Amino acid sequence: MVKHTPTSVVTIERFIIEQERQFPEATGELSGVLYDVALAAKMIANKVRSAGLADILGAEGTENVQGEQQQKLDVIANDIMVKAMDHGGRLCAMASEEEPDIIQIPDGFKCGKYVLTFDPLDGSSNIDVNVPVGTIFSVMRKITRGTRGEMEDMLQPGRRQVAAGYIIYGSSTMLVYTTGQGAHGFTLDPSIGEFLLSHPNIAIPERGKYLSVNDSYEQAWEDNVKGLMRRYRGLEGDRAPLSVRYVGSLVADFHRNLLGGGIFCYPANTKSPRGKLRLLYEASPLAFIAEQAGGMATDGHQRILDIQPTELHQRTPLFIGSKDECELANQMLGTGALVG
Ligand code: P6P
Repeated sequence: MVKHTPTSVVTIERFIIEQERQFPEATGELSGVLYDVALAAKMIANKVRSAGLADILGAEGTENVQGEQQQKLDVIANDIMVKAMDHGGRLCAMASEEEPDIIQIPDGFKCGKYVLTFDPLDGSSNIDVNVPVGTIFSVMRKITRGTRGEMEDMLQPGRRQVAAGYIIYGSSTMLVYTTGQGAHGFTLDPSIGEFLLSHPNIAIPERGKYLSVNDSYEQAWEDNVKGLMRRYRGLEGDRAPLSVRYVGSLVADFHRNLLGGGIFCYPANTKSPRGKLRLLYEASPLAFIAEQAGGMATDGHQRILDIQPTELHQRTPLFIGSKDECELANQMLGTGALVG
């Protein structure tokens, strides 16, 4: 009689199904969106991993809506996301950081009840130097009547998200997502092409070890931001100094702080008066993850998830990570206690 040890191999598909079973009213459409994102992630990972060999490095020569040079992989990743998501029948529209307007579902394809916003390849300026990059995504319910997605469906505060996550293409490829029942990480096993559960119920340490900030902008910060960074560095106040870790790739910096504890800061500065990072594609989805892991995310004046968007590509200052450091940011930048 062969004695079988219980297997702990949980694929993302199985995990998604088990989470869906907790909601008898679930139709399976959100699960389908997550399956499709996982497929797109594998396809993008394949391109990222072979970028150096396949002459797809370097700028595409075009500019995106942000006025940034589009790297070839940016464009490829965007196309992969759109083509993987546009015919599943679960979405009524998409919005990408790389495209100026809402992406409608092609005629002839069924429209669903969700909208997807995404940054197909964040940190792409790091591609050529082999620094980890990432994909960030967010799912919300359609709130307008009719079948096609409208701008109003996109411009919802982050607290209305039903799912959010990111994929980091680093030493391994990991997908981290939440549907509001905790944050969970899956590592891609390239030998079988499956994302396997590796980090269930991620909990960010309440007090951080790391500070991620580009302090070359120090002269362009408000005085209260300068004071806050001096506190994080232990130059003022009674806090032990945080170790500075800044890769210049949001997903890589966020992921390290999520697992190890820390805070990522991209304050407003005179060059970027509303901050550099985008609300819909970067701050909101990562804020959902951070809060589900026991952390926080603020713009220094309010909870990121409470910001009411007014433009598709609007930017926001961002302080995100361990609760203790975020609370200090709110105290010093002027809001007091935060929910979340
Ligand atoms: P800076 C990459 O271009 C990005 O959008 C984020 O991934 C990263 O955190 C940030 O910009 C880096 O900006 O101004 O420090 O180079």
